[in-house]
Amino acid sequence: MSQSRGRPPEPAKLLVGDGGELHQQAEGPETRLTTNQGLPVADNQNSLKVGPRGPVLLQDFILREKITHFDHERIPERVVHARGSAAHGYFECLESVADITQADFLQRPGERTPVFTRFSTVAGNKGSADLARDVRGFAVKFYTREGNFDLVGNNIPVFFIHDAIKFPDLIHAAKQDPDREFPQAQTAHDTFWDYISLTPESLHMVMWIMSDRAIPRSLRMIEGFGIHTFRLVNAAGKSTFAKFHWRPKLGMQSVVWDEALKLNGADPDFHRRDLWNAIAGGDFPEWELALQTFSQEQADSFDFDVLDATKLIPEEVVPLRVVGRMVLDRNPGNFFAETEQVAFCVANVVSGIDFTNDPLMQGRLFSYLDTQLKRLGGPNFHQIPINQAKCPVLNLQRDGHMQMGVPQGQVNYEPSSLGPTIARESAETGYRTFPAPEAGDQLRVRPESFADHFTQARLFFASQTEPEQNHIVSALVFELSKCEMPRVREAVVAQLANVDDALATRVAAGLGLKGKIKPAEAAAPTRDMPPSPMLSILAKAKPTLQGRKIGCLVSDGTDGALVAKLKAAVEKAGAKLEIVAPKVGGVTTAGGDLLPADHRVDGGPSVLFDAVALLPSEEGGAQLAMESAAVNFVRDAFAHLKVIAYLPGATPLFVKGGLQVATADTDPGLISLDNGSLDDFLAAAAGGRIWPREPMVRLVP
Ligand code: HDE
Repeated sequence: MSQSRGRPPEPAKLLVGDGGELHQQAEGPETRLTTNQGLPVADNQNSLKVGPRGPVLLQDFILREKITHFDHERIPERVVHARGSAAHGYFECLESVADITQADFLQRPGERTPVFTRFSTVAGNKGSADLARDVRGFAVKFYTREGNFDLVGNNIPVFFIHDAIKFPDLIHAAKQDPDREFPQAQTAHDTFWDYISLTPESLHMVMWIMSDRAIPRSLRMIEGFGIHTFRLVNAAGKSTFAKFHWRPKLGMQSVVWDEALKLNGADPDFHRRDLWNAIAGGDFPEWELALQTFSQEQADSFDFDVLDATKLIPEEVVPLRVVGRMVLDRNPGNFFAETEQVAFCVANVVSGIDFTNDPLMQGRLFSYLDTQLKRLGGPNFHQIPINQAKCPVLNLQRDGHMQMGVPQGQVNYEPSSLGPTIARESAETGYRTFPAPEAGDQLRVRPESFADHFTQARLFFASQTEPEQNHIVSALVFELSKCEMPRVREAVVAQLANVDDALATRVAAGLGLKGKIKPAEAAAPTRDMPPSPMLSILAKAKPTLQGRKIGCLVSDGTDGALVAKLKAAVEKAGAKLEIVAPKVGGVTTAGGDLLPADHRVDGGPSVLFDAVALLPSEEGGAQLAMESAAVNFVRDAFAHLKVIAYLPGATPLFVKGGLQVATADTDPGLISLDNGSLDDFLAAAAGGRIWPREPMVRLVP
């Protein structure tokens, strides 16, 4: 019997990390597989045994080293935001902001600062699906010349709670139930809504997470917000308040809820894959960074408190000032080393950026460092390559778990007269906290100015277009219908009654709640504000196909020239065309050419695309109508309000899908390529979904 059975033909290459440095791979023996001690390994497939069939020896130090390393490969996942994807890129300053901040990376137009940006969901575990209804984390690490600045934000500009002391309860309620460990990655369960019903300050954020903001089409199409009011300080020591906003160049876009449910099955990595593929294909996502800045006097004039993270400042009140752009142009080389080990920390600021007394922010200043100590195992996590500042780091901190450097010399204290070159503090250029005057009694109280929980929730609902309002109602009905306890449903509806009567009535109707709705007790009356169209996705959507994807269903006998023309036109519009066929090997076109496929029809449902073209031949269409995946492709595209281009060969699919009533005459999203042109199709597809179709496919309370 051969003792080397199963050995791969080529020896595996091993690159051993050493403080971020990779050992050079040279010709010859350096390709040898070794242990972590550098010992060349003779057999990487068989453990050391007594005879070919005998027991394995404890002596096998190679086996033990390999297995031990494997056993320790995981670090604790983040307690929130566990599921994430990230990319490298740069921030480019577009306008000097020296008038309001001395932050070095915001001084010189055209100057670029490297960044690493991680997007995430909040509630789900590391392996959960991407299209959960959830907030998206939007965390950016700026490696500036004056130290790292971490802007750790979300895609929603407000938060659930006022005070950090409530965060563990909020998260416990949102994540899986502790006894059964389900449901994961969703808020549609009793504990979450029970908590919400008892926490009226969360109602504003609840409006946002029940909106389509919580089910984005792509991470490249989300906004980002620093949420809290920050304090900017210029070189003269003058303070200005600021809120940070990221605006996606591709515009904002979301999926519809039924699509999200199906995407989670069809491709649980939908967002992750989309981000990766876009960057790998040179289609670099981009955002504008804008600031809302305001003075203490303006802050005092608002009818809400700028320290209250459940409130936003409408853009109509304080407009955005664009100061830079961020481009993500490089995927991580190693998910664990970078995306998993990156340690964001709200306390990582640079000179010119300071905190305010927002009690949520103050709690975060403690939490992030604490969590990194646990997750990354000790105080030297800043030495992990992804966390390292890209400017000199010099101090007298020494030792500790996993110290990767070899700090030299006798002097590890300051002041010292012994070391000629030790690090010294610098009074002129060092970080200085803004000398905000503080006084008062030590109290555990909530300020009166935080008492109005509903006015901005009403503002948000009132600022949505009709389909968006319908989606909020439907989402609330969906989530509350998953709650098993009637008390919970009723208590949430009682809170909604404080937001908007009509909203509460519609949700109650959707839940089949009988009886009159009695609003929950409110700490302050709800006021009306002028609607803010900037809070709507649809009101500010821009017609574009940039970054979008078109799915093209084909069969043997498909018109290959038409597909080629469509592909060229789609690519010219900045989108991608993917071919869906009965077999992944592709189809033979009418002209006898092979048209390769990107997906087999059951693995390429129409939820993966923004618009679809149905181009089977007559015979191919009849055959595809016998395959429910193909019929569902068409039915779902219709139900998800997509623009559909078709040829007569697709008729059997419409018929089988029960869609024969919808004709091109009654539905502007159905484009016959017999009568219309590819241009008509692409123009319609750039407009997004066909909202007038929605009442035909979804009942809304
Ligand atoms: Fe976080 N949050 N958070 N958070 N948060 C974490 O830090 C915390 C809050 C946000 O991609 C943790 O490294 C507290 C608001 C993002 O790695 C932890 C409070 C906002 C990320 C933590 C909040 C965020 C985190 C878990 C209430 C939007 C992911 C792992 C005071 C402005 C960063 C980690 C990444 C991660 C604590 C509230 C955003 C435990 C105590 C508000 C984007 O430290």
